[in-house]
Amino acid sequence: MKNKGLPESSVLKEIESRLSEDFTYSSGRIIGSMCTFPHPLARKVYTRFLDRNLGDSGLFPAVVKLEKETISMLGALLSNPNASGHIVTGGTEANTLALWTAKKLSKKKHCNVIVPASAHYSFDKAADLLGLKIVKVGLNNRFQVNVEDVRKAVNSNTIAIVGVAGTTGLGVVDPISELSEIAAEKDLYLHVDAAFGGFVLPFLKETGFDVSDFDFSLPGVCSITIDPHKMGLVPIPAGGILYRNERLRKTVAWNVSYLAGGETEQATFVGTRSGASVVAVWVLLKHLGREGYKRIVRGCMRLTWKLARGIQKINGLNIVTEPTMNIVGIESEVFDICRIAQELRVRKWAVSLFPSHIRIVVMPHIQKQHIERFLEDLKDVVNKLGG
Ligand code: 0PR
Repeated sequence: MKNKGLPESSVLKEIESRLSEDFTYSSGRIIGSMCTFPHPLARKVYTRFLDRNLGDSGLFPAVVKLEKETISMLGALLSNPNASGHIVTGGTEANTLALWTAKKLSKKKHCNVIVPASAHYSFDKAADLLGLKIVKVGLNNRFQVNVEDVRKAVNSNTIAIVGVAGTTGLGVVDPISELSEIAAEKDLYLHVDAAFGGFVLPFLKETGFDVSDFDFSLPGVCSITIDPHKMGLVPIPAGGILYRNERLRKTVAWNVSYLAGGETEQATFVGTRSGASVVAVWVLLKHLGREGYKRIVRGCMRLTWKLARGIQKINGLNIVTEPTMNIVGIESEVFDICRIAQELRVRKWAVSLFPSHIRIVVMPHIQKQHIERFLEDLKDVVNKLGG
């Protein structure tokens, strides 16, 4: 930092120019990310109420009330309007809070947590932080966790099981009802990571798709991650941790007595935290309603199938599995998938690369013409590699 500040116009000019190098959602080129351009109304209220800090909640009782209502709306979406919880920084914080809760509830000394091999890496981070051992269980031929192997993996040190409703790599839903049975039978904490799927599955179900149960309707489910900053269309940061009841949420609550707003209780990792995020989620849930989200999810799914059918028509390529939600995996028995990803990136497509597949996420910023252009480039790449 220089001693003398620069005029506003000159820093703004420089920042516009510097940031113009970044990818933009509007270009349709970000085709492997779970984030999107936030809804204009969510942006508007987010910037309007940027000063609200839920770390000192006594100062902002109105936002506290909005957070409770938001959690209740999200809870209702997940079959439990009485859920407790918080709007947090994202899926990583939500998943870590869930494991922290499970650890605090347990009286065990050496704890392990059973997670699907497909689980997001945030569980590895959380386990490292919390001193837990992660036991990874393999997948069946539909890329869901192998339930029998979960049962076998439970031992006297197990404190929790994790199921994923919308895996990071393929958007697959684990057999949560069977995990719920195991959890209930063995008295274990069951956390469901619906960071992505939470804003997709309920709307697919309401549209008439066959969606297996994954939420609080299953008695064993203790907590759920659901992220508004993914398919919820809210600005970053906005994750969600929902507990079945207030007792579970209280497990990780901390009392702070000296704050300006008076004594307060915090049950998240961070102290100072965004009240604007809460306002943005509340406003958008009210504004879009179930109908609005359903329309958005339906639009994404239509393009997802168009993409999947297009991929299947390209010689040498295939989809890993029929899409459950707006995520498509591309694989090849003929070509090296890393080479294909590399060539797509040269053509300025921001795709996501897993060990044996390319992941495309058809977020709401992706339009028909983007899918068509992408398929053309994909054909080109395959022709180049094949020839
Ligand atoms: N749970 C699941 C199932 C996830 O897919 C993710 C993130 C998380 C938890 C963690 O969420 P936070 O990133 O909010 O902490 N999934 C995305 C992924 O890894 C995150 C992401 C988003 C990555 C946008 C890239 C990107 O451009 O793919």
